[in-house]
Amino acid sequence: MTDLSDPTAAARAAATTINSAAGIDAHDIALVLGSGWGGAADLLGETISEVPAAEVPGFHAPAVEGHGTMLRTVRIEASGKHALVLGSRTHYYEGKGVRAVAHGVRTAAAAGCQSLVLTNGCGGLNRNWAAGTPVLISDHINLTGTSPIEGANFVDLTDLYSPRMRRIAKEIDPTLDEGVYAQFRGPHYETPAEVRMAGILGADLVGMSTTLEAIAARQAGLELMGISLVTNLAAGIQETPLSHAEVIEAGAAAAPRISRLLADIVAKL
Ligand code: 8IG
Repeated sequence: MTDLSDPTAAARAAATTINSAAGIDAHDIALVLGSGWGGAADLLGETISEVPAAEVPGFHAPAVEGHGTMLRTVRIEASGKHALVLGSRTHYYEGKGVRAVAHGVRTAAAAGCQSLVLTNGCGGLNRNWAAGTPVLISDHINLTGTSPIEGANFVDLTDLYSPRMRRIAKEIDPTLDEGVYAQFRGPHYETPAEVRMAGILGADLVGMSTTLEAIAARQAGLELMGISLVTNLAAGIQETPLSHAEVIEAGAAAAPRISRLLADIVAKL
């Protein structure tokens, strides 16, 4: 039996299931696809295996999409490497705890991945970033008040978002801007005052994911890139109230361009 109370044992069990399904000893790179980024997997290469997340130890049914997340193995056409594509994530606001949030990242490491790309949809503080603008994450501010790490493990987070991977991304698209991502707990959006606070603290992007996964990735030894899709100006920066429907719409409109961008970046990593 899998001991789900031990995070690394749970990740190893999940990784064994995924690697066996794909018929490979190891994956090379993992991608977590957030809001708006779902189309990228198809452009990477050929899907050689797909496992329903519900059949893999430790994974939970997603709260947002409602059904059917798959864990895919894609053979990257350009490099021959194997990508593990996680089609959704568990958010901290779901209340399943930090282990559930970090499980996908730990599974990626246990499956042999050496690098990880975290994607998300978020709000932007910079008025120059219209809805649909992709922004590289340069650093983060974790406002959740928690950590995915248990016990006295004092993990260094300097250069958490790999300068090497960011350089490659900017070679692919020299117009890519960078920003500091602040994770709020959610699931409510921020008040305008909280957005102003985040800006004073140094944030350029506000969202509800990524930082806890990033910390778990560093602990697991993964080289990390983060890229956000600004789907809306943060509350109070835009005049109108935020709507989830608009967020979905902005993501859909930007999908072809950002999917291409992500596939091109991953091909070079
Ligand atoms: I998409 O404006 C998306 N996710 N916290 N704030 C927060 N999360 C978000 C936002 C936003 N937009």
